[in-house]
Amino acid sequence: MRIIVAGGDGFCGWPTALYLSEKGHDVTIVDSLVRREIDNELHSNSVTPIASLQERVDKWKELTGKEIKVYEGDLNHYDFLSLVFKNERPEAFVHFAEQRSAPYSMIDRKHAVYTQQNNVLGNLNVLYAIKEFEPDCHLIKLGTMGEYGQPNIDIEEGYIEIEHKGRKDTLPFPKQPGSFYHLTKVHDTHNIMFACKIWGIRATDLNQGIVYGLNTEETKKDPVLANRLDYDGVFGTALNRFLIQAAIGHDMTVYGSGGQTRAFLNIKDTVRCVEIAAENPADQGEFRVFNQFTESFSVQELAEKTKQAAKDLDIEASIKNIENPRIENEDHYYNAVNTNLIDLGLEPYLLTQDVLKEILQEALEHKDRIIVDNVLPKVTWK
Ligand code: NAD
Ligand code: USQ
Repeated sequence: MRIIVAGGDGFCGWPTALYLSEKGHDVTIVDSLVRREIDNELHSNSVTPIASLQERVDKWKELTGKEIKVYEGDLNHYDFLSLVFKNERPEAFVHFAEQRSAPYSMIDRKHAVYTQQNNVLGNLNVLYAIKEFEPDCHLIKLGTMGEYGQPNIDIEEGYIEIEHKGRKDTLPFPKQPGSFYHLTKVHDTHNIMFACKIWGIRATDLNQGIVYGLNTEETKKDPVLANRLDYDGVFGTALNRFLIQAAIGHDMTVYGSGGQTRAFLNIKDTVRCVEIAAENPADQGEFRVFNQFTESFSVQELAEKTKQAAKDLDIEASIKNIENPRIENEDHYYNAVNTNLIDLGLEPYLLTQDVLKEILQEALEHKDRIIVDNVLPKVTWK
């Protein structure tokens, strides 16, 4: 299958591009490399040293004989995007290419506006490009479990049947996102759903939970293929941050009481989920939603698990419940459905102590690269 991976230089996109290429698909990466620029803006870095995108794909070709084409450019430049569509004629367009940090979107007005423009308008351009050049192309869009927020009822996959004043309908599940970033995903969802309805586009929205880990079988083949791993207070995410904090002897930063519960999955499952979506395309005009996660945990629970894994490696890790920089509920009900991907064959890699220890050991290898000043959160929601 001819597949475009937009955002293919990023944390989820790079291992996905390699995995799909390994499986024999004809993969093309589109990326503006803006994430590397944001590292410079934030004076931050990936824990793992990452090669340039060109070096990465060259190494992949050298090792496997498989070519991954690269287009460096921005989805917001429609002429550029049109050219990519005309040249590559994608059968599937995997869309990871957005600003994905909630704290980054909450820094100030400028960063909120950038995030909403980059994400919402970039996605709208993708919808127009599909309509104009490749109407049969399956859009596989990365959404987020955070679109739903934490309602006091079970979270369904995209839709909920509601009975109101004696009448019934199946409607989009209510959205209660927690940052200007998470809001962009809700806006994208609405735009995609509308485009499916009016133009007959086929789309799958992968409402992904928080991804942990860094390596897949493919990224481990050579240091040049290493994936990025974020740890800073802006782009680092809960479990990966705790593992890296444990590796450098920093207190694990649980925000507030730590009762916040979220959905999680291993990066090894991210790549599989995208493959499953690609191999089982949505119908023409269908807007399909999959909740892409394998387990849920509270952040306190994850810190406790990390502490235990560290202990097994003779590392004394400590947990500190620091003032929560976000405005969010720390004590809530959380139960989300995730059967669609499992029904299509996903066999999850669950979070065991061995998995935690493996990631911790990987973080330990590069711990000297960590800029300690970047670890504590500095952005607040207030
Ligand atoms: P990332 O920041 O590591 O990668 C995103 C990539 O997209 C970067 O390489 C960046 O340069 C590129 N990009 C951003 N805007 C672009 C644009 N306008 N044009 C072209 N390229 C652009 O992020 P990630 O962690 O790999 O996340 C990928 C996607 O998955 C995002 O949409 C994110 O919202 C979603 N997601 C991520 C997680 C997670 O835990 N990392 C969880 C749920 C959903
Ligand atoms: N948290 C801590 N300590 C930390 C970091 C985070 O307690 O050091 C808490 C936060 O307060 C929050 C939870 O952990 O309650 C999750 O925060 P996060 O930074 O790990 O994740 P989030 O901001 O939700 O964003 C990440 C990705 C985003 C994706 C989302 C999936 O950056 O792209 O959409 O996870 S989800 O959470 O399902 O919305």
